[in-house]
Amino acid sequence: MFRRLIVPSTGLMLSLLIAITGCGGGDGNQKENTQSSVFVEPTADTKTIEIRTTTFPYTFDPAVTRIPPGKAATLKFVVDDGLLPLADGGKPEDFHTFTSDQLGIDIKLLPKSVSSHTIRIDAKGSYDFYCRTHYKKLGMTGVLSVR
Ligand SMILES: [Cu+2]
Repeated sequence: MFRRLIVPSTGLMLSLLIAITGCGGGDGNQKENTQSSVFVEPTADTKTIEIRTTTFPYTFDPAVTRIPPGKAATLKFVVDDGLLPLADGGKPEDFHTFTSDQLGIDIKLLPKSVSSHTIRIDAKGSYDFYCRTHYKKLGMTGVLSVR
């Protein structure tokens, strides 16, 4: 089990604000992204790690993302694959998610979007994540390695 990060309420509000305003995807449905207590504000030396999605096959690239324990790390999600936005003929189910049941994270990743979310995990370990849309049939999964 990992230890949940305790964030003071003012710090949590600040991190929520940053998590919302820091999203460049223009998605108006960001509330579900910020429920977890692992979200924090970036610090001056916070590193950004890029995660790209692909289609055919459906993957996260890289599949294993490594972040240091106890330090804020910004995950930058780039969705520039075969999925199309609704306005361009895409279907409502044409989106990815970055979902970790262990960490309580569920970030919706819209087609043709770039969004950044800063997290901090104190406990070393390997945390599975997956895309809710393409997990069961298409095996779109990955691992967040904290070490
Ligand atoms: Cu997906």
